[in-house]
Amino acid sequence: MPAEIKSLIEQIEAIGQAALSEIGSAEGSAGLEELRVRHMGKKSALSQALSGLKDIPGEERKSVGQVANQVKSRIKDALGARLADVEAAERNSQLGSESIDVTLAGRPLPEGRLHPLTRILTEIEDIFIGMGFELASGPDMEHEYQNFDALNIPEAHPARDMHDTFYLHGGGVLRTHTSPVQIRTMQNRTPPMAILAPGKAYRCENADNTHSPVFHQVEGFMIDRKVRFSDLKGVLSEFLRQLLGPDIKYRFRPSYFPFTEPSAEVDILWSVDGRKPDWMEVLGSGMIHPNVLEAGGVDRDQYSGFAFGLGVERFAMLKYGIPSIRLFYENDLRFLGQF
Ligand code: FA5
Repeated sequence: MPAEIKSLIEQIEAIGQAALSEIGSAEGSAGLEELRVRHMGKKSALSQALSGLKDIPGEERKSVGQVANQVKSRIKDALGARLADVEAAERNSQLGSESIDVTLAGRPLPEGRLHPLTRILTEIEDIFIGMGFELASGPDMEHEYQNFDALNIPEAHPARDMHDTFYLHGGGVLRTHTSPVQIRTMQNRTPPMAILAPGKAYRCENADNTHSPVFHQVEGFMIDRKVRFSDLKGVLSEFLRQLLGPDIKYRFRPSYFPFTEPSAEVDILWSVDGRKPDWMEVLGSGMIHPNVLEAGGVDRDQYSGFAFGLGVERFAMLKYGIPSIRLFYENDLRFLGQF
């Protein structure tokens, strides 16, 4: 074999040795990629050493080519093996640094809660449902007839002034109380009936600690043969006992509503924030006026009934010790978070 061919073969093998030793000590997949380009690419030392191969005669070219191919495939295998090792090591160290400690305590998520008015309303409903009442509802936008006339409050009656009414463009009112549901229900059902109708009421009046222009009432009424005032007292007393406990001090106080006769309001003795105890009015009630039974299509000679309308906010204030009705409507999370 001519000396220059021998020397070319030695050169090729030396290039291979150098490449293998670099690959063996390469760190990281990026470094290996750089070596791959350098040793296998078009400008590699090996390619350059082989650039004169085409000028070498047949048999000798074959031997040089064989050696070159062996060297190339050794470099390729070494790159592949080293890359597998390096990638495994990299994955292990990534897993080590990114591992999750499943025993760490979680970050608490803020929890949603029911609004205090929703809570008290559910309690009120549950108590009356437990006594056999059924739920009913009526619209917030009401006809003047249902809100006033059918409830024995004719147009010129001074009692209309007791309600500061929001009148709607094009007729109708925002209902000033939930009592119109009495009329709507009587018109659709036949006695006996015991109905509970929660909903919003609207009055054009200034807000203070116990008044809001929009507030919630629960209307309740029972109609049957021989319903008496003692039934009204019994049902309401039992309701107060269940909602507020046996020690609550309350009184039935004679009152006047055009749609009930006789009528009574209930006051509850309460004190909040160390104030001197005082009576708070919580509901109006009475025996349904025969004119109202008649407007609802109920035979006034056969049937009698009692009705009441209670203020939901007032009961929530009593039960949760809240000094002002305004707090229910300010949506201050420091307040709402306490329930
Ligand atoms: C009425 O609205 C009658 N419809 C109640 C009634 C029904 C009587 C059936 C007889 C038979 P009054 O205006 O008093 O009555 O209101 C009833 C209750 O609603 C009050 O006792 C009070 O608890 C609550 N309330 C009235 N106005 C407001 C207001 N502006 N803000 C908060 N609560 C109110």
